[in-house]
Amino acid sequence: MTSVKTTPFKGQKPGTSGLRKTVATFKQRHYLENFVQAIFDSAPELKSQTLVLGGDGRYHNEVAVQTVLKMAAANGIKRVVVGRSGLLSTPAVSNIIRKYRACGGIILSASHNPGGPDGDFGIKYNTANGGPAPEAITNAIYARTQVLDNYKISNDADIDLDTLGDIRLGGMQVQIVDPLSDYVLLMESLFDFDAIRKMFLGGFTLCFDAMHAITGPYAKEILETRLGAKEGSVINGMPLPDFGGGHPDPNPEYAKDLFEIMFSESAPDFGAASDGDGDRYIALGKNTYVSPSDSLAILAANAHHVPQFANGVVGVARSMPTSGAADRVASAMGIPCHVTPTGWKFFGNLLNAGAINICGEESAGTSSDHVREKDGLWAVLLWLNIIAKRRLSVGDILQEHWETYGRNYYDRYDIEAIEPNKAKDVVVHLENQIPNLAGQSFSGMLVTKAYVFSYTDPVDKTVSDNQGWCIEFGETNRLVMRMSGTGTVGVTLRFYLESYDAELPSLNKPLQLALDPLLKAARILTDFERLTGRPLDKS
Ligand code: VG1
Ligand code: CO
Repeated sequence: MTSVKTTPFKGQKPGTSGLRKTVATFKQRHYLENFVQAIFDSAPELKSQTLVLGGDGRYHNEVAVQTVLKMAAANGIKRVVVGRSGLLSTPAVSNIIRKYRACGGIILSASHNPGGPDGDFGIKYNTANGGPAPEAITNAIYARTQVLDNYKISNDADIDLDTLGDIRLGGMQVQIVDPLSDYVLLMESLFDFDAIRKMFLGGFTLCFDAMHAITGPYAKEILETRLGAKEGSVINGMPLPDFGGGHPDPNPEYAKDLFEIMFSESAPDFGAASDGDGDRYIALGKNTYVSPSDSLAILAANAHHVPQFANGVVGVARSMPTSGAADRVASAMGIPCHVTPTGWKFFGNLLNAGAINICGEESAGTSSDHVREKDGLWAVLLWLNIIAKRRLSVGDILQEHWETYGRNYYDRYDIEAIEPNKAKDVVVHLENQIPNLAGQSFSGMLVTKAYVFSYTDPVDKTVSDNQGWCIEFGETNRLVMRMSGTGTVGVTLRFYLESYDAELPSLNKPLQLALDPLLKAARILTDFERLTGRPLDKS
């Protein structure tokens, strides 16, 4: 074991979901090591306990896994459970932490960010409940990165991670596990696999786009091998270190292959895609895209058809920018709907307290209390189980939902890589107006409330301020602006537009038309285009 002298790096502050930087940043000497040492220093309880380790297989995963293992050995960790070849999806890590009663987990992933030598890398710490470390812990890790002056690492050679079983690294036990088996068992315990299998036997067709990311093997095993979807139903199923040059973010822009298939003549009955680390999903039907906010609401409204929810839904939660569609379902069911800041860590306390058992975000993450992470394949299986039970198409389920609850027209505009000074100008410009906006009208809509979102955790009372700027135009229209916490170049500003309509003839308006007044209001209120020189559109 060696103690290596080091000096702090600026900016090792975990964002919405761990520390995310370019591969070039992570490749700097001592960069990863400093952060990992800060985790070990901030979580002394890890000593003499079990740590779970795995990543999404992106470029630099292999190197980073060996580094973390050697540092764990030198820091006195008793046992590390690691996925074969250093691979584990995010929800699989969460499950293994819980199942093996580990004390925490380290996930190597930058999720939806592109990979490869010119892409991004990331690292995230999860606690004993299986969920992302809460802010108190990520703040402590950050504080530690600012002062540490050495890290501990063993001098042992790299270990072979391709063979299952137990080996030793210094005094530490390393248990190499199959990345799939525990996760598959968990899914089989939650859903009616027989009903879904019968549906596939009856000719139901599916296309799952794994986007060359970690869910490929999971999806092949579960959907094709166990459930009988025809071979080839999983596309882009081979995980690649650079995701085949793609951007593993399941949305209409980046999951183009899937959208082309689902909007073609020969579209299968169901389409889905997942992201880099397997915690997100999108759901589509023939010529139908279900926005993630609607998907959350639909899954909550239909969950009782599925074995996992035999006792019903006790409460739901959504992140603040997510549309209010889930709120309407919760209110009809007479259960609470909590509104949290963006990021899965904010759902943890509610899930642990049993206050909710379904939650989700507009960015295509939905999950339940079966793990403490969002879970892409789980959401896909929940959809499939509901369809198998209800025998309706995705399009019919979506239409029925709107007719029952009304429709929350919803869209998000992401403007990436804005020069930090210009982004700041936009923020200051909007923020200065917030106190005086109520009572003013923009593109024909009267502002009734304008505020900066702040959250008090109902369980531990932690306050999280500055979680986004919200402008409400009565009960029906809302505009939100947030600064992203996952980008690695400049500043990403996200604009979330939402407009509610309950009248039947207007449920099928084109999305852009329904949201046009809000987009115009966003341009006026933020003066975005003048201040940044960038268009506020989808180009
Ligand atoms: C984005 C999403 C957020 C999600 C986060 C991590 O954060 O908007 O909803 O929780 O990514 O997802 P931001 O701060 O860039 O808006 V993932 O799949 O990276 O673990
Ligand atoms: Co992800």
